[in-house]
Amino acid sequence: MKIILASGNKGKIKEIKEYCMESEVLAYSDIIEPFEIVEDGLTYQENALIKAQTIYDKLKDREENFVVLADDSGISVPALGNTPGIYSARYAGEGASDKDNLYKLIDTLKEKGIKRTPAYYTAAMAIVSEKGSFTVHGWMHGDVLAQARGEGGFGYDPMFIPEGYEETLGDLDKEVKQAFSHRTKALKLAKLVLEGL
Ligand code: ITT
Repeated sequence: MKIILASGNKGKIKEIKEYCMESEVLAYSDIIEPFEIVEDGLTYQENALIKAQTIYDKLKDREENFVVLADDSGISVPALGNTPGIYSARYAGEGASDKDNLYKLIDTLKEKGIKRTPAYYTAAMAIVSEKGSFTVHGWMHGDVLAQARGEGGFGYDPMFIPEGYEETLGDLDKEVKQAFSHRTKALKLAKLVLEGL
């Protein structure tokens, strides 16, 4: 069964493809012209379902034996009232780049005089198939720094130190993130759903 990803985020697509090596996985933009999906849900789960259902509806008349998988994710900093949370992709404004968002969070921490503070990533994944819709979640806890270190990963990774480590995901080997990230944990559950379909 083909897994079609309802995502335009290259970092996510790469991580999901690496995790699902035994399956045929492709981005929806490999099949149709990419377009903007309005993510107006109030939770990660709602947004993941909106993305997966939108792409499923677009493809159902032209594809067979497929499911659509969407990932809605973000980072939350309790010292900042759990922001940016579901607004992580738009933290520095509409159309902001990963770098803009990263430095906006670093600047916000600096303004509050915070050098290091707990934070966590959340990933909600939605699977939409002809047999129904399913959602799962995964989390990764750690700290954020008011500085960026390393070039690895994507998004907020250069400022995020996972629990039990002293380096950021920008500096650590990608295998560390792969072993227990929010996305990996959600994908483990998503795999169980896919096996049951
Ligand atoms: P799609 O909706 O097309 O999948 P997106 O980038 O808009 O792509 P989201 O709405 O889910 O995705 O926003 C996720 C935000 O959180 C985005 O700014 C990411 O950079 C960040 N993020 C999510 N997972 C991350 C991770 O594993 N490492 C670093 N940043 C992450």
